[in-house]
Amino acid sequence: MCGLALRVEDGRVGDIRGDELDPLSRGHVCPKAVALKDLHEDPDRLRRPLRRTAQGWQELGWDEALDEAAERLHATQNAHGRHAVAVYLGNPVVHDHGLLLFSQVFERVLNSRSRFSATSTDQLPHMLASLLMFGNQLLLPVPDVDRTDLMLVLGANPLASNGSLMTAPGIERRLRALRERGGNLVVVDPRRTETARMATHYVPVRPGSDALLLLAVLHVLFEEGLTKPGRLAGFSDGLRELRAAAARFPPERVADATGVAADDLRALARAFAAAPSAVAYGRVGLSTQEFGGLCAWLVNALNAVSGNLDRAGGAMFTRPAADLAGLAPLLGLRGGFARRHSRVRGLPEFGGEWPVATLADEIEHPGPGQIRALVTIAGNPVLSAPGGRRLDRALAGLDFVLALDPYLNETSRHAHLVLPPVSPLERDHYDLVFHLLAVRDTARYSPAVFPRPAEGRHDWETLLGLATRLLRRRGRPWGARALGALGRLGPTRLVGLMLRLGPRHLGLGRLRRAPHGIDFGPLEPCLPRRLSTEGRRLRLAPQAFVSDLDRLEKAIVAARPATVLVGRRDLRSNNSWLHNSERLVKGPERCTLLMHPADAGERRLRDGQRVRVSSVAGAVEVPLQVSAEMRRGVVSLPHGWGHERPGTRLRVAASRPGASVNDVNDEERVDALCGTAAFSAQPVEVSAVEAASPVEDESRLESPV
Ligand SMILES: Nc1nc2c(c(=O)[nH]1)N[C@H]1C(S)=C(S)[C@@H](COP(=O)(O)OP(=O)(O)OC[C@H]3O[C@@H](n4cnc5c(=O)[nH]c(N)nc54)[C@H](O)[C@@H]3O)O[C@H]1N2
Ligand SMILES: Nc1nc2c(c(=O)[nH]1)N[C@H]1C(S)=C(S)[C@@H](COP(=O)(O)OP(=O)(O)OC[C@H]3O[C@@H](n4cnc5c(=O)[nH]c(N)nc54)[C@H](O)[C@@H]3O)O[C@H]1N2
Ligand SMILES: [Mo]
Repeated sequence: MCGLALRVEDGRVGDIRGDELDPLSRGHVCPKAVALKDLHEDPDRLRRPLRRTAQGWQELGWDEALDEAAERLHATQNAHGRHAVAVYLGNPVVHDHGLLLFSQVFERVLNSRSRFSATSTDQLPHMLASLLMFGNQLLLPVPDVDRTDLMLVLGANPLASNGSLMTAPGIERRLRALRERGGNLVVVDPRRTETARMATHYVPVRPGSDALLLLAVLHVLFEEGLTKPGRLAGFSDGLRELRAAAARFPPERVADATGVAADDLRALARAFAAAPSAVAYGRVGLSTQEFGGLCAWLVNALNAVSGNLDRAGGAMFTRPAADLAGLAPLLGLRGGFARRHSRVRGLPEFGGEWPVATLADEIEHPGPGQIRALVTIAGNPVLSAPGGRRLDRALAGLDFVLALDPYLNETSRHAHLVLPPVSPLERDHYDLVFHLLAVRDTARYSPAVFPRPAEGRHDWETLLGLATRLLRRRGRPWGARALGALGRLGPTRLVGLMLRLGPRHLGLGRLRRAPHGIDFGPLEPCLPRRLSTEGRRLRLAPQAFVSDLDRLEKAIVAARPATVLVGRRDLRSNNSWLHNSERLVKGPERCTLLMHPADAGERRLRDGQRVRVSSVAGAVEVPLQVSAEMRRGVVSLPHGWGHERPGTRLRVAASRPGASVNDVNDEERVDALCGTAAFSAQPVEVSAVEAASPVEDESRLESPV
């Protein structure tokens, strides 16, 4: 979403800079933008399909590869039923409009209920809250950071992540501006992060206790008569139930469990209510914990009852030129929750997907409906899903794995066929998802920098090729022909249609003539019009959340483990897959365990020494980094590392492999309400690595390389 200015010399990328004229990013870029050059030129990046053979990987032509893949999927579905083929969609799907649109088409044609994605390791609770409160899982509130007087950030580190469910390029500049206009930034995080260091107030919360903290804040608002829903009152339901819920959680009752003094909780509530405008914003640290669903609800509820939902300086909704949220019902993305429960663990579906925390169960557990084949599309679940080692082994046992991926990595090394996309610079780009989440309404279309090479295929072409072949094999030539027509239209013209149908009736031609993008200005109030609930009512206290409060109440008195693990992100990284860029990974080791000096002292551990971090799920060994940033009793490890495994082709990444935190994160730990992985507050033990460490058993993994 940052506007980029690329210089091309003799068909090569010269330099990459921020586009000063971009109305949203105004010249800002992060290090990942420059790494586009590395991605484009990376000799390890796959350019042609690969097939696993007894002699190792073999390149093959596209038609042959697509025929073979379709045949294997078709045969598996014929023999074992349609749900025997699973699909996992990874995070980059949302970064490519072609992939986003045609992955929907492919999944429709495959017609399997065994659908998984990175959603259940990420923003699922936020989508659930939007579904239950606003009636639309894609109508996600965005903090109006540029106009707010008080921003309460919980479990997010936008200085590293650039903002998430909050497209805000140059967030540091925006937060500095907030401070300069006399506003407050309050950061709630067990680690004093880069963002926390910019804050006016920092709250070192106990991991996993944010729902209690938010309820205590709501409690004070109700108790002291500080609620002022204003115009929202005219179309809201559930205020009484919300008040009753908050009544159960006075600050004095939750202070111990949250690690925040009751007086501080009261002061926070009063400051939030007193600010001319305020906004609460929670992200990954909130959504990937045992009470993620409750947290997502309570953040919205706090914004609403303080009168800060849908108004300038509060939590607002975008009105994007191509409005995915508005079109959601049409595109079959309406959502839904708990209409079915998973076969092995009984976890609820969300939006037609199962939580990825139960993928290994569904592969390993025999019986009707068992998963026999898997298609991964732009995903690396071996590193990104909890219980990664177990999943690693489970994938090795599947009949057939198809990976759409530019790399032979920890996941795609299990594939029988790998179908790579073209480079990001060889496709055009319109951001369907991140405009929807932006702090300002803008639109930008970026044409491909280089033409698609003859031997390459776009992901969408691959998916269309697979879908068409599946339909033909099923004797459905009409369907195949209809898909052919969709393919001739192509994703960019489909986006053009969405733009025309969108609230701004924008033509693709006009957008093309504005290479820096078009500015539609700051976000504007839109409720109740944009609500999709019955009668366009705002639901402040959905029953599913209220019913979950008993479970939360038990957490107040539950025994607390001595040491818990949380995650973190780094500016020069992106989940698991940018570690093959020399310029991004160079410098001091980043996959380190952060621990408070006093905790290290108690264990007689020294900075820089190797430590073993273990849980019921597994163990990793990493260097220790003693840091007063950490709350006592909390350690932090980034995810997406662990590139030492055989059979991958990531030379740079393998030279600084790190270890995968998801070998330690337990797949049994989920938010029981919605099945989202609970990465945060994983109980662990940390000890010194004594003698030579045991090597992981890789014998069960047959790798041709
Ligand atoms: N412990 C812990 N685990 C986490 C998290 C955490 O905070 N802590 N965060 C979670 C979150 S928020 C997320 S989003 C997930 C991410 O989970 P995943 O999406 O499973 O993981 P990524 O590392 O993003 O892997 C992306 C894959 O897509 C490939 N790829 C990149 N671009 C393209 C493309 O254009 N086309 C295709 N076909 N492939 C492409 C890459 O090579 C890589 O294999 O991880 C989650 N896991
Ligand atoms: N450079 C870079 N940018 C990225 C990514 C990346 O990997 N690198 N990943 C992208 C993706 S897929 C996503 S989803 C976003 C995520 O964006 P963010 O949510 O901003 O991601 P994190 O930096 O992981 O911030 C999570 C914070 O939650 C804190 N935390 C952990 N547990 C708890 C808890 O129980 N309570 C509270 N209050 N805090 C807790 C952690 O200490 C951490 O500071 O970033 C995106 N942007
Ligand atoms: Mo994510």
